[in-house]
Amino acid sequence: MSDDVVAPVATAAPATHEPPARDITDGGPDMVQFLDADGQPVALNEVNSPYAEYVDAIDDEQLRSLYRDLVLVRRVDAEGHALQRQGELGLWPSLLGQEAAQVGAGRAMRPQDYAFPGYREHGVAWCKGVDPINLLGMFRGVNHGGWDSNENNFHLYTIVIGNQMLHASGYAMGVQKDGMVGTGDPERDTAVMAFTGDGGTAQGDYNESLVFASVAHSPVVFFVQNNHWAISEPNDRQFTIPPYQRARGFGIPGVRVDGNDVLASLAVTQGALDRARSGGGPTLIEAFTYRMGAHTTSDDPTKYRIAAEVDIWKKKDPIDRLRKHLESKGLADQEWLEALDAEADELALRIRTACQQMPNPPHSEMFEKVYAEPHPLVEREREEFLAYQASFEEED
Ligand SMILES: Cc1ncc(C[n+]2csc(CCOP(=O)(O)OP(=O)(O)O)c2C)c(N)n1
Ligand SMILES: [Mg+2]
Repeated sequence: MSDDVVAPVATAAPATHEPPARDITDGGPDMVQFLDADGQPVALNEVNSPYAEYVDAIDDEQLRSLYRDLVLVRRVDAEGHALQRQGELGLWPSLLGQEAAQVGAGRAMRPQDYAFPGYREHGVAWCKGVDPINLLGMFRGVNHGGWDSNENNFHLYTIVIGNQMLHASGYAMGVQKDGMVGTGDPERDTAVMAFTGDGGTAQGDYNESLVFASVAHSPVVFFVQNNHWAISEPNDRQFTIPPYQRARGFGIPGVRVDGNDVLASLAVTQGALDRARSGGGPTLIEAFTYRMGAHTTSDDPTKYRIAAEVDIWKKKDPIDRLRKHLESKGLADQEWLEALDAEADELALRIRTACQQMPNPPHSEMFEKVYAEPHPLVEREREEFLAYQASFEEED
């Protein structure tokens, strides 16, 4: 280094990441909650009372069927995880801990409402009527998606973080142009839901989609599952102002809901969807929840988060919470719970069997859906690849 070059000023080494001092299990006073962690009803207050009408409308049978959904969705997830461990799937992203957030949101949707998921929304898929078997194909590597998006108004999984937010805002603008908002006809008025995670809120796509939806006043509900981690990055690497508060900066209402309370998730989403369908514009919901498992089966969270954190969240388990509530109302006796377990076993067996029997696709298939119309370059690549494969067969 020559003498006239100023040496860089010594700076302290970048701080290593310290866990946040605040209690990450506390959603704060703005969080809408109807059931506490012990399954006891939360008294009406300023933040939950606007949604009380939706909870009041839930009858005992619906309460039981919400519980059934939670249990079966958890079982689908456990089976996906086990199938990956047995070598039947390449990857599985678990929703463990997020069942209530997803079942609440999914059950709030009407058939005509369209969902744009990320890759962890197995519970929403379930509520929209997608056969869980179809969720496995992509993770087994035998197809690019495995279901017809328009059959249940549930778009294909999107791996590119935040990308589906733009798809949702665009689709919602189309819904407006088709005159399917604010007609007063409950069969016709349509809303769109976009699902992403806390990490997704840091993406450009996410922020752009909120701007579009806000200025166009589109019928879209953004549902951010804040599970506190984006792989190994905690919340405080994604934002300093939580997503529900940032909504205000986009000019749309933001609501934080207890994502481990299925009644709250259902009620808040119903409110936001009603608003969207009637022409009231977008809403952002932040479901405050926790990723109990690894990011995916390729991840080892013991490398970056402390077990004590997981233990605290286990006490807020969404399924235990609703079961306690049902029991306190005399709605879940042993016989009913055992019958549900048996139903879950049957479902798991059906999933396992179907997964093992999924045929490998012909080699040509991956070229077929690149473009809607045939394309000369793709055609050429397909021919080359098939010839290459055939050369192996000849050697045999
Ligand atoms: C555009 C883009 N960048 C990076 C990745 C790699 N990636 C996959 S999942 C993930 C974290 C997402 O976290 P979050 O949005 O909180 O969702 P979660 O997985 O917690 O449900 C990242 C960075 C990706 N898939 N797409
Ligand atoms: Mg996350």
